[in-house]
Amino acid sequence: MIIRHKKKSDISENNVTDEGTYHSRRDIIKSMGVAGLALGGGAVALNGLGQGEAQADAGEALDFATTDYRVDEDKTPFEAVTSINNFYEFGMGKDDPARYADAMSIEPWTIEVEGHCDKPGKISLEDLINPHQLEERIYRFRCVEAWSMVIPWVGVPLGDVLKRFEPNSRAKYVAFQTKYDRDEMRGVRYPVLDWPYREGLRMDEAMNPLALLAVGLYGKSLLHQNGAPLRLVVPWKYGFKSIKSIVRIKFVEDMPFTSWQDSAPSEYGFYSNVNPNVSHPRWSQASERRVGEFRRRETLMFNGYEEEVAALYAGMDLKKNY
Ligand SMILES: Nc1nc2c(c(=O)[nH]1)N[C@H]1C(S)=C(S)[C@@H](COP(=O)(O)O)O[C@H]1N2
Ligand SMILES: [Mo]
Repeated sequence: MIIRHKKKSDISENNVTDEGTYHSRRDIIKSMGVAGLALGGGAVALNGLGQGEAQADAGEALDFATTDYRVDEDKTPFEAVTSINNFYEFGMGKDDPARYADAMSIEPWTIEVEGHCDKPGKISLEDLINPHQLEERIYRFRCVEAWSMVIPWVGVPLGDVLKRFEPNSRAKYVAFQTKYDRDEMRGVRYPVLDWPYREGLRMDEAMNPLALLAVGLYGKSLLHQNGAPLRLVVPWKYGFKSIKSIVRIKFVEDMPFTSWQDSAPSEYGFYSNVNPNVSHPRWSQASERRVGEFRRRETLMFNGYEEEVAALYAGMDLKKNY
């Protein structure tokens, strides 16, 4: 319904966190055995997480409806979802976002919507989201680095939001851009990517009911490290498509520039659908490590959302259009 923040004092921890998982960070990390989690290249360093501690419960409770969009698999604990992150604007370490992303100011937050649509304009986060019913969606989340999580997001269907701007027939794609602020984002002084971080979807992908504009997870507003206050979640694509901290949405005619494709076109394609049969040039995508589990799992076609999205790619060569 709305992003109406209850006062923190009104929130009992019982309402808003996944009970069993609310341990101290160190216990969680120990019990999950993720310290040695091997990613494509390096390993996830999980030391020095101390500073994230204070913000772990800083999200504010949201009113949302539950839905049938839920996978019947164990959710990844809140502690892990909020302490093992990729948000390169704050550094390349998995623990950098939890440490440093609080430097990003998020109030007020304005989104600029432009391009091939009849109702372009600047809109506040509240006006963008509040006309919609917030929903909880429990999705698999698969990073291109071959680790995965199960995350209970809170958000609104992307397509419903986009429709309000009345995209016209020239809108073939939609492009998204993350906030860019050199003072607040310590990672952008390194030319890791061509900042600001940009991503995009084909229009029909964006309109698919699975595509979510998230404002929260585990029933609470997003913490900065997860892309506060507004991020995309595209569960059938590799995680880097799920762009964080969105400030700009543009309807365009041609396939838009995307930061990862630009940095390594042979490794990160525009589509980047989760596909066990298409290897990353430097590692296989056939299996993955679910954070918190010891044995690897087989990676599912379209991350398990084949029924919902396969029709989008009918007749396309998924090896060429990776
Ligand atoms: N702006 C921005 N968005 C981003 C990234 C980033 O570095 N910057 N990393 C992406 C990658 S690689 C992943 S796996 C997910 C991680 O989301 P999470 O930290 O909330 O799990 O965010 C994606 N969105
Ligand atoms: Mo990722």
